[in-house]
Amino acid sequence: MTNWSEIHTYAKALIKEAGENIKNSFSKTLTITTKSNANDLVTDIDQETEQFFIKKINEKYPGHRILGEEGFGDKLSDMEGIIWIIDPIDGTMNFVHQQRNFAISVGIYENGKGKIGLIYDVVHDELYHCMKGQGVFMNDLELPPLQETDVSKAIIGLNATWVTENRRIDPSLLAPLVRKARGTRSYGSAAIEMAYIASGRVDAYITMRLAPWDFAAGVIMIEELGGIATTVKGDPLNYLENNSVFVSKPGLHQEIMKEYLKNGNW
Ligand code: 2AM
Ligand code: CA
Ligand code: CA
Ligand code: CA
Repeated sequence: MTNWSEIHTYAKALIKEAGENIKNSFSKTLTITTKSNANDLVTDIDQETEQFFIKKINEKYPGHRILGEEGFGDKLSDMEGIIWIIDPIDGTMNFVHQQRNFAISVGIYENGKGKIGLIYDVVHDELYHCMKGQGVFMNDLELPPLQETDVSKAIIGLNATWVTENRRIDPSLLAPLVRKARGTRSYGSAAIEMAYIASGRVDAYITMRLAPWDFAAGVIMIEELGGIATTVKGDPLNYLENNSVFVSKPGLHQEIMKEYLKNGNW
């Protein structure tokens, strides 16, 4: 039998240690390179942090597989067995420019089902963590289930890109949502946006392109609290490819789907 409680404890210790290492790097000079384009940044600390997790997980759980953004883990073509899905630094642009508003994200899945989720906002020392069926916590504080709400009272996590000309969504779909909502926010880290849904600081989050390591941990927490996680089409998320992501409190998800997203020419 898998001892999930032991894995949870180990994962929490690893994410805290990784966070300490990242904080210690602030006094050093970063090596910054770009990936797919000039704004797609990666640093030596992203890479070192991923390698730290891989070494520590392989030592203790050699049978587990690891999917990490920086590519030092395994190449996955299925979700069989126990898989750690890791983003060593989510919000690298914030890490480089602001030295805050980034997080480490770790989601642990068994045969495609979410078991453990951890999101660590390093600089604010907020560790969001959950084990399926055991509730969601921010540090030692248990988070209450998500309550239904509607757009007129909601803060929506949304990057301004998606209400300007772009390749993925007609901006006229979301502009009326921006007008109707109480407010919009963009934190620049998908993991933090999702942790904020769990903690009730934000009511819904919509984005057109995320990789599995961006949402693997957050989705477990949001669903544990009664929230809903789909693509913008309302389909289930796929952990083996990029997805659009729409996560929300209950009630609000149905309203945004019906009044705004269902009109999409997908
Ligand atoms: P990253 O910092 O780990 O790269 C920024 O709005 C959010 O989008 C961050 O969570 C960021 O993760 C993610 N992101 C950045 N580039 C991306 C890309 N090309 N595809 C998917 N997600 C991306
Ligand atoms: Ca990246
Ligand atoms: Ca990311
Ligand atoms: Ca990253």
